[in-house]
Amino acid sequence: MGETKAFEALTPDTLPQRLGSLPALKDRIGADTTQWRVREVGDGNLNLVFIVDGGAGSAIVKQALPYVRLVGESWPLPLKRTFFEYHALVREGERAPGMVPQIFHFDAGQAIIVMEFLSPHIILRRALIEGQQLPKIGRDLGLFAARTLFRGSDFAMEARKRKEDLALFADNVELCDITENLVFSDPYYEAKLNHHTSPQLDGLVAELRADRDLKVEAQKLKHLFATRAETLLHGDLHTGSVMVTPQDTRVIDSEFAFYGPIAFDVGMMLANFWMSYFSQRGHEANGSRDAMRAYLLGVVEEIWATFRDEFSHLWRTERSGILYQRALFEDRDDALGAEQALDHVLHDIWVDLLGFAGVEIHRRILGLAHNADFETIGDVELRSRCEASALKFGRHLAVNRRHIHSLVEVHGLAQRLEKETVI
Ligand code: SR1
Ligand code: MG
Repeated sequence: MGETKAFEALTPDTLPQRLGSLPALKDRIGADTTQWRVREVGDGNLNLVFIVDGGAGSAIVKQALPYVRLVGESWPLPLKRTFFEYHALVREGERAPGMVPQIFHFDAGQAIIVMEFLSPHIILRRALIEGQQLPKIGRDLGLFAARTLFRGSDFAMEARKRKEDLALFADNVELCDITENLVFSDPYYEAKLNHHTSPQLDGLVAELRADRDLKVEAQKLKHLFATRAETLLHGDLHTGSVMVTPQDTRVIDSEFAFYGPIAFDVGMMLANFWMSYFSQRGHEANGSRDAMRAYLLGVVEEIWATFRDEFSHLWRTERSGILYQRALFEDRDDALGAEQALDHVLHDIWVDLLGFAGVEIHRRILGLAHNADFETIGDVELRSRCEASALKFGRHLAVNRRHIHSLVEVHGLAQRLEKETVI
């Protein structure tokens, strides 16, 4: 039996020698490793990401580290997250064709995935900070969410297959633990790794942490997240997990995948567009971002409308799982019953996505892992004003989600909060 090699982190210098004989790489980018140019470009919180240019082509080599890159070796994190990322990518590719990078090779022991180099794509978050208005993302992300979330659930899947997948992804414990703590708990008390724009936000932060209704809602949302194993989630679907050109949208980084509530992925995604909206005031050095703000609210509307339409279409055409069987409705001449049930399911998703969006906004301003939308605002006073508006908005979504009926209401509030100085 061959010996399993111990894990070793790649470096730009060792990568050509270590991966030079991989057909998945050399057949695509060129076999002469002396010609390979390797750059480490990972800017996420967890992994190494290399662009390997071999003369005849390029590829991405992504490798997990046995710890959280953002924090260091004091926070160990298992390499098996690459296994979940690989299996989630395969499923996303089947369920939403053309919307994830192609995978060329997977090595569980070395925690490596070799995949398509997307060019000239850039990270969506970066594009939004620059003020780029991408024409396709609203529709593309709405479709991605509806297709992956519907097709990974008991609405569509054969029961045995879904339960096998539920068991497979249930082992992604440590990545769920990150979300459970960083999103739902840490922002609401003085957790060790938290930080925020201080002293400007100190008063508002204290107010939020003393807000009993908010804490109870955050825990109800955590309860949902931990127990409602409804579908295979991407699990970290923010604007840093999407690569774009004006014509193409690809979702990356599915290592947080596990079975959870449909509303979580949708809520996290919308939250990140709303944060972009609140951060635009901090990026107006080269001109007003009024048009960009209007564009961002339009994208949210398009994501939600597309999600609803596509989810409804799949409900009518692919509902072959154990839930809301056709035998009870369409097959008994009661298509209206199936429509009524669909309305209820979509309503529940709506209510919960608002809550998940609220806490996602809070954790990006109060917790460990902030986002570049706000962090790149150099003027601290201006940044804190943007963040304060977003914090108030998030609080309203989380606490009042059951009484919010439309995006018109949500966006009316966003516009008012964005204009007024709330600290
Ligand atoms: C410790 S990891 C912090 C965050 O980075 C990832 O992208 C996830 O969003 C996670 O919550
Ligand atoms: Mg990531």
